[in-house]
Amino acid sequence: MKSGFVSVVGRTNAGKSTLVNSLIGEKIAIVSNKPQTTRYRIMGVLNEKECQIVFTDTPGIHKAKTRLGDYMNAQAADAMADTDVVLLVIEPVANVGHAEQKLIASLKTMGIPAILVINKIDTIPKEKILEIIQMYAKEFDFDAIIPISARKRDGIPVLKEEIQKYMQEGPMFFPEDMVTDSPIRQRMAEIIREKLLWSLEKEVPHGIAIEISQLKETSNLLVIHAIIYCEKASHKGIVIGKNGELLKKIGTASRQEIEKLMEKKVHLDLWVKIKEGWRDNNTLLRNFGFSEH
Ligand SMILES: Nc1nc2c(ncn2[C@@H]2O[C@H](COP(=O)(O)OP(=O)(O)OP(=O)(O)O)[C@@H](O)[C@H]2O)c(=O)[nH]1
Ligand SMILES: [Mg+2]
Repeated sequence: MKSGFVSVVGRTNAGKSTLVNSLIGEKIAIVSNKPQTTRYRIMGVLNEKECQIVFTDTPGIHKAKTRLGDYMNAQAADAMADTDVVLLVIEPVANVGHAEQKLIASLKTMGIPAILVINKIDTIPKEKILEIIQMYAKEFDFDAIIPISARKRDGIPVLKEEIQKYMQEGPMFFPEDMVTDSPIRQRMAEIIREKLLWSLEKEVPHGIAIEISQLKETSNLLVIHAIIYCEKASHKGIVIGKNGELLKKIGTASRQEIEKLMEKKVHLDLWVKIKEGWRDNNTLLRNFGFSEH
């Protein structure tokens, strides 16, 4: 039996969560076209024959403007310690950005094996891939460089095979039927936040937090009350939408996905409330679960 830990790091929006979902074969982390989608570390467990691989999806490295942003960047940095191999996920561009330079500097000091994963190769011509490989090979002696498309699942088997090389003789750390460490309430809240991320623009989605305030289960129905917190009164109106239409759309899409996850009929009630400036308020951040303790 082999096992080990793999952390998935990179700049925001590089496709880390899409990749972890592809590797696990199940959606455990939400994905969106907006930056700063993932806010905390999420563990995903992959059981292969005689091998258990434990992935950690992390918030993307970005220029933090709030305390929440600082917390998110720190989560990514911390995740790199004590892993068997790091996957540095990059966008297919031939310049090494600030986020990548920072992560490469950490890899150099930590001395952990690292695989460079060039994602989104479906968006560039093949010739460009070599250019990117050469550029990064000059920066750091990666143990492997693998081009993939997480969205199209292109290159995933090759990447899995490479990762297995870093797994060591050891126990199964988690039961076979466990795919993630995310509590069910958190998964539900994240599903709702994902729908909001896709529907909202500019600063509004970044100031959203979700609380599952009530969860009642009967034999054939799951009743969920969720509160959508936003940062400003003007944002509340945007979230609700004209005649409540946006909120209704978010509610329907979230309910359908939660029904699939829970394999049960769901009744979902959404409320919208304001928590002014919560992303810079330590107490509110702690209340929303953004703290180590
Ligand atoms: N074309 C293309 N798009 C991709 C690919 N992988 C991810 N994306 C898109 O890139 C965007 C960001 O994906 P995420 O998986 O949320 O990125 P992330 O790195 O987890 O982002 P953060 O959580 O903000 O750090 C989404 O719109 C994805 O659909 C890919 O292989 N090809
Ligand atoms: Mg993510």
